[in-house]
Amino acid sequence: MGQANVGKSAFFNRLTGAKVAESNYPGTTVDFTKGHMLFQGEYVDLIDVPGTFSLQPKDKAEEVAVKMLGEEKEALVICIIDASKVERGLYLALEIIEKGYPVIIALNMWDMAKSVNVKVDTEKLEQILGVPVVPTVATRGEGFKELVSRMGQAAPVTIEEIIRSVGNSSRTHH
Ligand SMILES: Nc1nc2c(ncn2[C@@H]2O[C@H](COP(=O)(O)OP(=O)(O)OP(=O)(O)O)[C@@H](O)[C@H]2O)c(=O)[nH]1
Ligand SMILES: [Mg+2]
Repeated sequence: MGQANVGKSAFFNRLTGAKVAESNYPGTTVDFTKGHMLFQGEYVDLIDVPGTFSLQPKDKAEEVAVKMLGEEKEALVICIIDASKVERGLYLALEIIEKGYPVIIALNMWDMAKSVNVKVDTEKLEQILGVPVVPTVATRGEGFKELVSRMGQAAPVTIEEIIRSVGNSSRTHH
């Protein structure tokens, strides 16, 4: 799951070996595609969905993504966020966490973020959210080994726990 143009289809292609369309136009994916990926020695379904800003869909494509999430109660969610605009992607990630899904966050476009001098403290973000946070460059496969090996650490977290760790981290870092 993630906003438009963050690299979801690039992830899907790399993880499944499929070839769905990737392009630099938000709204490239308007329907879902199912594929398979190897996870912990087993083939599991991986679903590529359209981009959505939130879980309150604003158009047909967003509706497809939100409906798919609702139907896949057992899903582990890879939340993809543009590393150069983390604050824009966190809203959706928190909404998905709040629904009780185990989430792993990929800070994709790490190369672009670097080139515009945006630095993200992934460890701190991980501490606060309590979910794995992995920097990636989907077009080059960077971070994918770590991503796949840490998917098993994605576990449900409550918003109360996150609020508590925000409090702790602001007390310890001045
Ligand atoms: N520089 C860079 N480009 C990337 C990265 N990941 C994906 N891209 C490119 O970003 C564009 C968008 O990628 P897509 O995979 O189509 O994004 P999407 O999230 O599926 O987009 P929608 O289907 O429109 O929601 C493509 O041109 C990709 O090649 C990355 O880590 N770094
Ligand atoms: Mg896509």
